[in-house]
Amino acid sequence: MKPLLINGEQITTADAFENINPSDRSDVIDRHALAGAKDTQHAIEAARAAFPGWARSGPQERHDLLKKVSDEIMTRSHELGELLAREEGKTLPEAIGETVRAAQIFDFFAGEALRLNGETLPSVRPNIQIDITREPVGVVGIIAPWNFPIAIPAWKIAPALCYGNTVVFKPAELVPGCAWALADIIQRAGAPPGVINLVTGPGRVVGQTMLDSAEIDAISFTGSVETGRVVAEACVTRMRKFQLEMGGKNPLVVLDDADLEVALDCAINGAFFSTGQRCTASSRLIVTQGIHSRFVEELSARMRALRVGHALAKDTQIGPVVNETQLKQDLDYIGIGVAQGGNLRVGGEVVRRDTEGHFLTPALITDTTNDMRINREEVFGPVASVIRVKDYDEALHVANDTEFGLSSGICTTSLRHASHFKRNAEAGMVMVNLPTAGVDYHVPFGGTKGSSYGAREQGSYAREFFTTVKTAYTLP
Ligand code: TXE
Repeated sequence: MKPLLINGEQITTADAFENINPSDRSDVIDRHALAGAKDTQHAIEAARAAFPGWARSGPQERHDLLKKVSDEIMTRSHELGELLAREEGKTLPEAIGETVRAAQIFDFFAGEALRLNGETLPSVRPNIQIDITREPVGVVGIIAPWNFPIAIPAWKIAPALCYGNTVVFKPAELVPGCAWALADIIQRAGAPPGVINLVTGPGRVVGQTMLDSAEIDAISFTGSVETGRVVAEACVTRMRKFQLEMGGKNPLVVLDDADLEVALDCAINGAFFSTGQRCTASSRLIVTQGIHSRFVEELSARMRALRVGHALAKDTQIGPVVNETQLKQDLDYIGIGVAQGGNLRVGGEVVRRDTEGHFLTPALITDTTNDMRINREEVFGPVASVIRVKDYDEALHVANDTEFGLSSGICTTSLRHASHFKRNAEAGMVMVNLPTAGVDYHVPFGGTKGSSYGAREQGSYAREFFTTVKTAYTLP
């Protein structure tokens, strides 16, 4: 059994849960300790006790820890990538890429630890000096989803530690393997006991205990809108800092003047890679009438050629859906799309392979309108719909007509339309001739409207969430 990690100690529990491979349900990857409320309390107390010491640690110590973590993840990227592909189901190249990304994130924040700075200003009153400094927030609770098992924990934990906070990390139940590996690496890299604590277990027990605790100073959450709301309410009640990254219903606009090859690449990558299980996935393809039939025809042909299969198989391009519940959700939404008047043009079939996994062929639903549920609610699977529009103005209007605002894309060769779209797309991230998914790690990540709440994640913008500003006045 893989244990919990609390106060630098590995702790086993009476109960355990299994980590099952979605490409092959007979493959039990490992068993993991199942934490209860008491274990979670214990982890929170450990993080609280470790906080004063870590808050006083210097830039060199923090840099060295984060750099060492980065180095080990990078050295083990193939092994960890394989574990990630086995437990989450993205293809091996995607999984290795995500692991390398996690290493790069720790490396970035190792550098940031050496760049901590403040400001000194003269006062408006005579002889007084003002210092503006940033202090750690305290004990940070990190609640992570299953779709990026190592990159999302990395982009929350690395800045938390960089800025002097201690961490209670609760990964999603479906991906405890990478979570354990990451916590273990951070511990062995020399984190003092209690600086990083891992508690594996159900959201409604472990997560809820974290939300209910007065000893956690901030919560960083990525997951569903529904759970995000629970997190927000609990945090507001306690006047505690929080940030939420939630769903998307990301549009990819394809204009008549688009380079068709570029548009097809963007659609295939954005909608279906990582089995469409990305908050930045392009789930609404908004296509102007002059290019619509060519685009749909060629996209359908490319989709039929995509190889769906075991995440570790060499020729697989699309891995399995993460579990049975998610598969049911995908199929339900395809059914809803058709029932409301959409045309299932290609895919959407559960297929059998040599192993028993949750394999679904990428689905394209055409002839949809933006008011249909398939275009309003996040599916979170390899399912995209096409909305035909008259021109750019209608495309922009439809793109913005959503409760979400994470990533918004356009394929066009017109500088005028590209520039207008960048200014007017209601989203935290805008992509021109690029897939809506796939971002850099040194720049801010996050959305507007119902997609995100609170300070941005990633890059140097992460310090807004993981630090508190202090203004000190001195009369020497
Ligand atoms: O999410 P949850 P799930 C969406 C996507 C998917 C659906 C369900 O549509 O189909 O959410 O996925 C923890 N207090 N996204 O069930 O429940 C939970 O244990 C505290 C989109 O995985 O939101 C996990 O660690 N924590 C999204 C984390 O919250 C609680 C990515 C997220 O789980 C809790 C993931 C509680 N009461 C899912 N209940 C994206 N767009 O990136 C659960 N948790």
